[in-house]
Amino acid sequence: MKKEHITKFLTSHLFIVTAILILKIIFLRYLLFGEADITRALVLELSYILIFTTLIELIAGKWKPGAFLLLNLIFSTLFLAVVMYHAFFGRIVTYFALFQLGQVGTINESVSALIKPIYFLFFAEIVVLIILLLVRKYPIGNYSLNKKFLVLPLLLLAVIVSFVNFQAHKDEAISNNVLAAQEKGILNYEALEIYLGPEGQTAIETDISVENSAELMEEVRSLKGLEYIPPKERKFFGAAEGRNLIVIQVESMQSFPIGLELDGKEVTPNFNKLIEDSFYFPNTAQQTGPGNTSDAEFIVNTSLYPTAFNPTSQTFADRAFPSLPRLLKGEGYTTSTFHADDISFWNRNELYPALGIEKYYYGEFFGNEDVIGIGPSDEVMFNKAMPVLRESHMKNEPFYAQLIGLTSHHPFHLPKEHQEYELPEEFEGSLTGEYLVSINYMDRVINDFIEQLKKEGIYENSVIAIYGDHFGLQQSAIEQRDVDLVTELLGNEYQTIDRLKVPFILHAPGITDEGETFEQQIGQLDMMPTIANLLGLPLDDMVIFGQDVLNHQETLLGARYYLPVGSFWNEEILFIPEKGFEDGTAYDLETEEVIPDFEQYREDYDRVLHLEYLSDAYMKTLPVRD
Ligand code: GP9
Ligand code: MN
Repeated sequence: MKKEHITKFLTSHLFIVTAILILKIIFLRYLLFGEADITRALVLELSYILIFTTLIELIAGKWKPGAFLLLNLIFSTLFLAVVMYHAFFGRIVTYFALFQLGQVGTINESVSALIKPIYFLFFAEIVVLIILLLVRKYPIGNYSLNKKFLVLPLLLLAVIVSFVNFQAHKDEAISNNVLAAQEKGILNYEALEIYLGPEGQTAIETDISVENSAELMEEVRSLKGLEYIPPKERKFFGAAEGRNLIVIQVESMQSFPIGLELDGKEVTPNFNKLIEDSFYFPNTAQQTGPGNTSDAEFIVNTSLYPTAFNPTSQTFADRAFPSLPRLLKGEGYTTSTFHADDISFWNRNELYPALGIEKYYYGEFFGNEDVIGIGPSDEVMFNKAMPVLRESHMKNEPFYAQLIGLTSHHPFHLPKEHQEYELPEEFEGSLTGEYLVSINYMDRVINDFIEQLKKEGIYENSVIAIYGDHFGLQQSAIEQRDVDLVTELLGNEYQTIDRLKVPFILHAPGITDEGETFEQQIGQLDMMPTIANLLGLPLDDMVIFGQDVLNHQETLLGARYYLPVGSFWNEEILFIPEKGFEDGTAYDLETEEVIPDFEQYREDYDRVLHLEYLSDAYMKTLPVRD
């Protein structure tokens, strides 16, 4: 080949843009996996990029410079989205989750807090190219390369290599989605996800039907090792029958700030007091999926597993769920929910009817006063909810009200005038410090709300449940300084077990007065059956995947979004698979140490996968709403 041909090729769009994109993907793999294996990146990723670049070379004609620039921009934006999503969720975004990124509008403050200057490297050369273009020093020649002997063979080769990669990894199930993308290739992984569809490898064929739900429940109990206890024999069954139910979901509240003191000052003085005459479960597993806050709302009302890879509020929004609101409505309760964000966020305008909640108060209802971060403060939310509750109380109607917090959302920027907690110097300016100040604010406003309930005469005749929706300090999204600070607070290394612990407080005057802290491992799925037991709802005709934890001590709970599919808690361990069971890790719940020999837990691993399968299958059989 003549030298001029080589020069022509090396300065062509095809070569330069392909090279730029492969460099970017190497950089991306480094950011995501800490990997610097260039050969592996070339083997796994290059062919997919080449398909795009050779196709443009073949068909773009005079639009070639613009088309290449556009391709470069699209891929660069996609790579940035992958990095940001990983920082936020600890997962590799899949194409269908990408479509949900419209949701980012509401949490844009959180997202921008995660951008690091180094990410601009994804766009650096595009800026340089534009400048060079402006000063007429554009280095890329607008040649037509030989189609027959160069571009077409390259395209063919790229398609063959991509196909081989695709086939080689098609049936390979890797639980950890980050590892899956690393081993299969990021673009290949996305192609496989498109091929498998939104349900992925868990696509379900089932003979379960709503009619045989009693059999299904029998199977669920047997998988979890639970005995059926008749209502009359259940402890606390109906102890709070007919009372109002007030459920407060606190945004991003983890367990560790509760009871915590910094320089002798309690972070949550009011929760600490409340716990003295409450049933308190500090070891409650976060089981939310990609729908975050809305998944927690879903779980507490249904005791079903949220769907694995999509927000349940999107996937099953058209159904009518057997739920706590529906049950209570049957008992003559009014049911309502309060949340100061826009109703369209997380598709709640569909989720609430799916859950059978009658009245929802959102957005405009709360006005524009005292906006903090995403919306009006939780102080405003509680104050505006009170007259609604008062009205039911005056009419002597029992009510179920769910109040969904917002103020303690990442990045925890609480305006000065609301900050009461004084941080020790070493916490100042840190995310951990700001988080604790936010939680302290929630502790205060919830206490004010409870005091108000007392004044209104509502308190005595109510059950109050308080819990956190999910973590606030996501290990992968926080800086080393914060990991160190939380580690110092915990007295042990801040790790997954701690990150996924949310508190669950059950307070019922006259019933929980003795106060008890239950150290057993429970999960968010258990909240609904436990509340239902107090209210005297037997749930015998329902399919639930949690259990009443005042009557059952056995534990088998899964999580599959923030942890790889197949992860579970039992009474002793938190298990996290990698590719599968064999290469997974078992953590002792008490010492948090790694247990080297965990073969004895294999059965629980299989069972939890089966439970999640049954939950998905059951949800599919639920009737579509009118
Ligand atoms: C938005 C709020 C926050 O309405 O619930 O959502 P999150 O980001 O925690 O899911
Ligand atoms: Mn949330």
